[in-house]
Amino acid sequence: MSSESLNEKLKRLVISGEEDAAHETALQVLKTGVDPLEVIENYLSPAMRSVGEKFEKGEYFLTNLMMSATAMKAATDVLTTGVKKEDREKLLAHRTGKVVIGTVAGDIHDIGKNIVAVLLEVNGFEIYDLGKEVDSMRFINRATEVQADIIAASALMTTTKPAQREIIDFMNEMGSRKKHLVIVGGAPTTKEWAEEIGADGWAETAEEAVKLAENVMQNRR
Ligand code: HCB
Repeated sequence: MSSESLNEKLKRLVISGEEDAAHETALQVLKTGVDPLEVIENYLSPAMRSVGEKFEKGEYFLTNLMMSATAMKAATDVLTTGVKKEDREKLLAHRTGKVVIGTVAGDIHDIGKNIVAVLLEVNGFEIYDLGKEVDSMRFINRATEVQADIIAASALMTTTKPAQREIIDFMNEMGSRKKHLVIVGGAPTTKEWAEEIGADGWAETAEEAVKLAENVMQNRR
């Protein structure tokens, strides 16, 4: 008999890009009562990192990436339903701050951004998710509209990460830089990059993004 756990099976199915099986297995994972966020962060995020490595080594093609991304979405859609049900009351009880989140202009990668959004939400933040390919001005305008505490911008490509700088530059030009904190993340970004562009913080993972958002909110108060 195989000793592969359900979580490991789900990870394998995301890597091999099997959407239907990933959906079914995610439903089974939910039934075991494990923390769905723990599964997303410790099994599914590493699954996508592994997919990226295979692509870089030439073992995977773009079609494989797309299949894995679809399987990842199928699994996270199921798992996040579990999260939302469990934590709805906790959420309403204490709101920690408002976050406008999105992937920057020209960039369609939204898997990591979605994980960050879910984790922030279950930790009490009110989330305004603008999706992907979000123009810099849209981040700022939406943040003004909802009086957001934080703008969280995700960038997955070296060619799109300058848009994170653009958001901050525009805010400086408009004199609104002090109104919202800006945190950045995504695979090609670093702490040094965040400092260089004048962001308020950088996080490597979704869990770190939650800690960062909590810290910057504390310093804001
Ligand atoms: Co895509 N892609 N891709 N891709 N893709 C990358 C990003 C490359 C690095 C692969 C490579 O070449 N080695 C590369 C970018 C190279 C570069 O830097 N210039 C690349 C490319 C080139 C492209 C296309 C241009 C390919 C093409 O069409 N020729 C195209 C993009 C078109 C466009 O955007 N205009 C493309 C398309 C795709 C898909 C559609 C097949 C798919 C995306 C599906 C989707 O997101 N809905 C895809 C994928 C899946 C990847 C890889 C394999 C994985 C990305 C991912 O989901 N990682 C990626 C390879 C890699 O990253 N090594 C590859 C897993 C998540 C969980 O990690 O880093 O996104 P994450 O998020 C973390 C973390 O960064 C942090 O928390 C998250 C959770 O822990 N975080 C934040 C993220 N945002 C934050 C914000 C904050 O404020 C704080 C923390």
